[in-house]
Amino acid sequence: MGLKDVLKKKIDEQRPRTTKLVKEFGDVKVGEYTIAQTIGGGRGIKSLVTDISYLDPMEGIRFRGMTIPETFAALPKVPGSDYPYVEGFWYLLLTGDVPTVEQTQEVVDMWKEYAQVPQYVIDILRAMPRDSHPMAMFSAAIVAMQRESIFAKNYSEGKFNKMTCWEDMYEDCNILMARLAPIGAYIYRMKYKGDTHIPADPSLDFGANFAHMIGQSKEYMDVARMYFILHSDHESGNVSAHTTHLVASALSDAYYSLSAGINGLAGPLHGLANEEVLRWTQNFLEKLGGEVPTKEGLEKALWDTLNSGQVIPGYGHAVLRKTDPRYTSQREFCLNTPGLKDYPLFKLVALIFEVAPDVLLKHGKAKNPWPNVDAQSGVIQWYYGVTQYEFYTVLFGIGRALGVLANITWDRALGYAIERPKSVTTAMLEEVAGIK
Ligand code: FCX
Repeated sequence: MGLKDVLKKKIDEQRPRTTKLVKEFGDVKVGEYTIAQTIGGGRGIKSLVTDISYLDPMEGIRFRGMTIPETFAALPKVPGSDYPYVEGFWYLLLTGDVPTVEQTQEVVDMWKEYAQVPQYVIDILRAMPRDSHPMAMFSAAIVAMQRESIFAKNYSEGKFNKMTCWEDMYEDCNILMARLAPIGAYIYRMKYKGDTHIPADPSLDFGANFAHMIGQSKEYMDVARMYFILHSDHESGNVSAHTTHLVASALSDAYYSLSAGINGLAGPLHGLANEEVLRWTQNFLEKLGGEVPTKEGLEKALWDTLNSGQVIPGYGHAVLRKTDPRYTSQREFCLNTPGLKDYPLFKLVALIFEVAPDVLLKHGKAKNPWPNVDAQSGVIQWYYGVTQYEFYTVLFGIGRALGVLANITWDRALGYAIERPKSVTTAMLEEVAGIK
């Protein structure tokens, strides 16, 4: 059975569960929420559903029920590599099943077939000012391809069918996913490598091909695979996932939806934090002439950052209340990679891990003083020579697309409603609070 047929079977099994919950148990309360949650970005309000990943505050992310180490262990590995195929991970996210080698190969072949980036996308990228942020370029390239949406075409031709429209979304998402790595690589080479380009190698998988197209070493192929998988999904409430879902809920197609999600990822409190982390860390290292600081020196620098009203980038999280396992996974990669382990920038990042949580605890504001994914990712990129830190969020975006596109395929399959939470006025809240 091919991926689409497996997915169809899963969707047919899942639909009655969702229908039953809404029809028979629709009045059952899920929770209550407070004024602080209403004003404070909806923190903790359970108003989204996804089965693709779940974020436990203490344990961190599980993809389809599996922790990060379990996911890496279970998926078919690329021959000669310790890391799995990104394509197999896509299969897992969509279906909840660990694919066989053959099932993984089906996605590898499908994405290869779809991977050609249209010339008009290249023309649009080239027409943008060369100093445009790579995230603006990435988002523009995605939305430019909207004209190719099968979902939008069929909808406009009156062929919308609630039961089968997920199939068009599925096709759009596969085409889009297949092109994201080549688009990212094109932006990278155009902006930072003298506008010289490296064609895709049809013998390589998605992650390896990205490494190849940006002109990286063989070792970086595993970095790309790891990076895309780790950044893929973090349940539904984070800005990029929620935005993609929200836009898709208006029956906007995958191109409009993903482009919107990517714009959210570009914020410094979200995906751009990995750029901020590296800028902050590099500046610090430069000031000290490349020497790793003492604990005391570092502590002072952290306080200076906080006292100047800035956040410590890469630390804190809206849901997590412990060290992000995505951080741990990348830290282990560093510790297990000769060269990286003793790399001054990694040593500094490791020292920040020792010092920053206590500083944040003393500061007393952040609910979570522990590092998140962004605190570790830049150092690995820098070590391998991807030193253009404004590009890091594009890497995040390619990974994040796996999660959000799998999610919007399921949104269509389960017919999730257009999002429309209710707003209130300040006076209404004052009345609820009994102060008016
Ligand atoms: N440094 C300094 N202050 C911090 C902080 C940090 N790293 N993290 C949180 N705080 C502050 C908040 O700014 C807030 O202050 P305020 O009361 O004056 O507004 C207070 O602590 C309470 O915030 P908290 O509830 O703990 O955190 P939020 O859910 O509001 O925000 C983020 C979560 C992630 C946005 C926040 O911790 C932050 O700004 N971290 C630094 C940026 C970062 O690393 N972002 C990446 C997150 C992530 F993994 C991703 O999406 O990529």
